[in-house]
Amino acid sequence: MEMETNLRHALEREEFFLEFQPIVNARDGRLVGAEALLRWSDPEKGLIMPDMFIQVAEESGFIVPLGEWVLRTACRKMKDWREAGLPPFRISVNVSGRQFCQANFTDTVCSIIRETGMDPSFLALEMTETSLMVDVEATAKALMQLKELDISIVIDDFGAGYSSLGYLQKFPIDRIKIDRSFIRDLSSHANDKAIVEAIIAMAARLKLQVVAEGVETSEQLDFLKEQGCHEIQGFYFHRPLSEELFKTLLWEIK
Ligand code: G
Ligand code: G
Ligand code: MN
Ligand code: NA
Repeated sequence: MEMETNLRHALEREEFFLEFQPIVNARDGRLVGAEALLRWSDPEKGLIMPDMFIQVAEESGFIVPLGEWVLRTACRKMKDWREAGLPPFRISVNVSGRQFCQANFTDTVCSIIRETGMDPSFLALEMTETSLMVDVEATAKALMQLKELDISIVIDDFGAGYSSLGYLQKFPIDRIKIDRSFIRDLSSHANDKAIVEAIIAMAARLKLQVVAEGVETSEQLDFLKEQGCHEIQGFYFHRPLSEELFKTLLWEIK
């Protein structure tokens, strides 16, 4: 309860901000996208990472206005960067289950797009398998509406949930992001290699794009490239960057 009050005040006092972690093409390392990651700068406690507050925000429902803030902020920045003449790329925003389950979620997305004037074809929404499986019919309908707006859909933490694979056919999904836990031990665990290989092969058959997250070494990168993984997100290329550093990077690649 106290935490919830703190979060509410933090939003009012504008203590939240976004970092941006580049996502690159696996073959040539060129930037193709970025994931917006939420941070909280508390005047007393300093920087607080999302692992410390996202779950509380989910449980209390505060994730709904907070997630809306993230989406609006990311869309606004994207619009500004495009207007400043920076090169186009895909901006990924995390959507929590609680947020996605709101009956008016797609309306909210729609009005944020309209309000910010951002080109929705540059927007990707990242959701977990679990949040898509809560109400399969409602999910199918909502994803269709998002697709009609030209927004792309990414399955985050792919492989870490327990859901069936059937939904990959049923829902209009563009991309899956292989969970970091499979990438971490690629070189030491033969099983993880087999799993990653199988995920990439399956994605190819289903014509889905694949992003690997948590890539930290050239060995991991080489294996993923060999298997035909399309995109890479990880410290090997870039850490999450402040807006300033991210913009500097964008100007450099322009
Ligand atoms: O770097 P990182 O510590 O940012 O993120 C930790 C976790 O917090 C990840 O699982 C990530 O998906 C989640 N996260 C980061 N930003 C957001 C956000 O804006 N909304 C939601 N729902 N989760 C986020
Ligand atoms: O939304 P998601 O759960 O995918 O959140 C992305 C998280 O992954 C963020 O916390 C981000 O900081 C983290 N991350 C991204 N790349 C790497 C990496 O190479 N190594 C590690 N340890 N974490 C990473
Ligand atoms: Mn994510
Ligand atoms: Na993830």
